[in-house]
Amino acid sequence: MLRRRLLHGAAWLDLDPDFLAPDAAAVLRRELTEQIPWEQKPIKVFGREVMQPRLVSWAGDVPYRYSGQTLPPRELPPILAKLNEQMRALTGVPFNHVLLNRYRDGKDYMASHADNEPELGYCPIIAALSLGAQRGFRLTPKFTRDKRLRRRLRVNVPLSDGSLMVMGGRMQHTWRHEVPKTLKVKEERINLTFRWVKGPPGWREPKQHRRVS
Ligand SMILES: O=C(O)CCC(=O)C(=O)O
Repeated sequence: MLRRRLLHGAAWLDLDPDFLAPDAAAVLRRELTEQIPWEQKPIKVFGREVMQPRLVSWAGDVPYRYSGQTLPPRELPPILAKLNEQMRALTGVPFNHVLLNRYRDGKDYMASHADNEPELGYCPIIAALSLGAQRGFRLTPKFTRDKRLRRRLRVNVPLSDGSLMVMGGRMQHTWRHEVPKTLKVKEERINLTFRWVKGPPGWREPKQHRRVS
């Protein structure tokens, strides 16, 4: 069952560590490994092009722009369409884009960032399903400039095999998140994030719709 944790900065995080049973998670991870086209893509970091330190894939009805690149629309294969439907039913959010990250081992990582593209709206709700090796998901507040306080308020969420996390409220605007490197992890992990891209690149939530939800 998803349990909600309220965070400073009008943010919330729901977590169900046992969303999928280990057998179901293993089958899904194997199917995704075999059926999804994986690639290592370049992204722009501070204006410089670098390769992403992990494999990625995506599918969605709409283009999604992030880190200086635009992912073109790509039909959801049946395996992702089914999961997307499940996530929509669970959350009531009309997700239309799935981004997948495949961490080959603990050396692969996700740098600190926020999914705060204007096209995701004022309070993006993002559902994240984890399969395989457990990795730490580290949240750092950005509502204070005090470095010591930022460090003290950090939240570490262990994302285990089969876990489901949903982020909402102002999370993407008041916190940053990352999956740090860890040399302890030798196994692979796949993470799927389900997003509702509300409009084409350049779209902005109208002012009258901007409220915390
Ligand atoms: O792998 C994860 O748990 C994090 C994924 C993530 O931060 C993202 O896709 O924006």
